[in-house]
Amino acid sequence: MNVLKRTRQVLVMLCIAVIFVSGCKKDKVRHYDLLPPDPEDVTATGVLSTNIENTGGSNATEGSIRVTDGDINTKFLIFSYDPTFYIQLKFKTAQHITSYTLTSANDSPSRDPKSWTLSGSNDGTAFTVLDTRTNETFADRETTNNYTFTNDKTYTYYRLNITANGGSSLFQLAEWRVTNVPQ
Ligand SMILES: [Ca+2]
Repeated sequence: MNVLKRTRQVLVMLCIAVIFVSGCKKDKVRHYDLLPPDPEDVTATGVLSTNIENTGGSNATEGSIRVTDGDINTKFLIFSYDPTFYIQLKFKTAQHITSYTLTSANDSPSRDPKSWTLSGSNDGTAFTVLDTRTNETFADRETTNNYTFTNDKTYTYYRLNITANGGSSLFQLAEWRVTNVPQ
């Protein structure tokens, strides 16, 4: 009788031990929610070009490089604006741009961009218009406006064509920056 009781006790202890050990061995499954990738200002990774340059050249005090130098106190200025004027960024890898900013320069609102299109291309020749703006204004000098648009494609070229300015024969812009949203 004692042996039977002892055996039962041992079996119960064994069962408890097995349950305990098996419970401890269970791998903890952790679930992580995937966060959407952060939008990134990729302006600096693009190669800037334009079809109308400052008379002093791209590196001049008001040359084209000033429009993507990250400094709103510097500007790109041209003396002979016409509606074919554009600035363009070419990227090594295709970018998914869905927003951009324009910053007005320090003076003369009549030289500001007023109407424009933003287009994308993968060969530098055939462009698709992604965003069109008309009669835009800047609330103040050295003021940044943000523009967002719907775009489900990636492009290696992004071209900002200024179709109208504030009426001056000159054009100027402190900064143009584009934001990539990883897909
Ligand atoms: Ca600048």
